[in-house]
Amino acid sequence: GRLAVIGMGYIGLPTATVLATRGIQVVGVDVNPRIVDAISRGEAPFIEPDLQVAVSGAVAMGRLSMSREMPEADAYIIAVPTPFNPDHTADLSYVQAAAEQVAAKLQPGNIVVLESTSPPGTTEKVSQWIGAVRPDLKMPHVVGSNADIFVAHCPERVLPGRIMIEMITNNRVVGGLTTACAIKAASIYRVFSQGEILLTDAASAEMAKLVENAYRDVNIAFANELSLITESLRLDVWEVIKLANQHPRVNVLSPGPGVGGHCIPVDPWFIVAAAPDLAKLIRTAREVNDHKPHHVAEQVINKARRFRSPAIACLGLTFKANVDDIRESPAVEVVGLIAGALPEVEIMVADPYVPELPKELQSNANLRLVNAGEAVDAADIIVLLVEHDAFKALRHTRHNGKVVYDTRGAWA
Ligand code: SAJ
Repeated sequence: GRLAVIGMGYIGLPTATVLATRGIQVVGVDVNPRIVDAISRGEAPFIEPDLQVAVSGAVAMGRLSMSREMPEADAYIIAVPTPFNPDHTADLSYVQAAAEQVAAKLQPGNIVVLESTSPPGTTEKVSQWIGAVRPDLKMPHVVGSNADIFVAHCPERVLPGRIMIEMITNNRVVGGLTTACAIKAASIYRVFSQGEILLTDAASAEMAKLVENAYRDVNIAFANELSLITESLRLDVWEVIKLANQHPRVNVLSPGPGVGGHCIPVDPWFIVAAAPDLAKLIRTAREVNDHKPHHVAEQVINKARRFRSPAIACLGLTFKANVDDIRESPAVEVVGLIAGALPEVEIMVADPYVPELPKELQSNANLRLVNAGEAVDAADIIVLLVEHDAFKALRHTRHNGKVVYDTRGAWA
């Protein structure tokens, strides 16, 4: 059968590519003509280990093609973004638009799988949105096991930087609006997954995914709160965590300049929105992590005030090490806060994965993108914001009288 993947981003493209590589005829759908053109030429539009070779192979074999229009297919996987609104509720407009476009093409027996991380109840809404466009179809949210369209949720859980490996090896949760929906969806993932495929209902699958990322957020918040406490006590947080982690049942994560990426800073809010009076710890963790970039910027600004005309080097802009993704990056936020507070100070920024200053920083006239070696040589104050492998080699520079603020413990 033919399969369409809607949304050629960090999840949709690798999923489409892996399916195509296993012999499925896959059409990738995206609204962005630049992305469609790049992939059509066999080029991955973002950096992810092993993705480029897989994309060019799948396109060259004729298994993976691109379209800006919704094609006819037997199975549809929706992998579009679910950002949040200013009030922290989910913005489901991309999911709804995708569902409605899919609806126009559906034939009895087809399956629609939602992969986008979504609040509880979204898979059922997908079925409702489809039913509204196609009253002729028997949808599972109305007729249950008598439905002629299958609707399921299979949340992605791959780690950026390891997507192509984890896509194959991770266990998958597949939640159906009915048991038949879950079984049908599982058959798609069996094509390439070597992990276990766990069948459940759609809402439990939705919640399980949110719980995974909220769990990580809460644990990082614990580490970030510790870093503030140890700083006030003049203790080295890395030393304290290293010692505590010697306990067989303790595994404190690493503090950093904040929590970024498109998932962990977003998903816990969907739980908070679903149970605002109960989700106290989850909300506080979000607040602790969101506050961390402000704290880091404030520390740097205070250090800078001790110099007459300091040169500041900020190393790293991406949301984490060894990726080129700057979405929700705490490093970008820190740099913006420092640059805004010290308009007369020259600030050098270096990141081997970022070829030009991000849009949100371009209005700061005191920012300059340079290479890391140059930045470190010229700086009085070095702020390490991302522990890229390329920066670890610059560790020795802390010995020549400069102020070093290592937010990641990369040089600890
Ligand atoms: N971070 C820390 N300290 C740590 C670990 C991470 O400050 O000890 C920071 C990172 O620097 C980054 C942020 O947290 O800014 C998130 O990074 P991450 O590596 O924890 O996670 P992501 O966003 O790359 O991917 C997560 C993963 N979820 C979990 O590990 C539970 C991934 O498996 C999910 O598929 C992904 O979210 C997603 O798309 O939901």
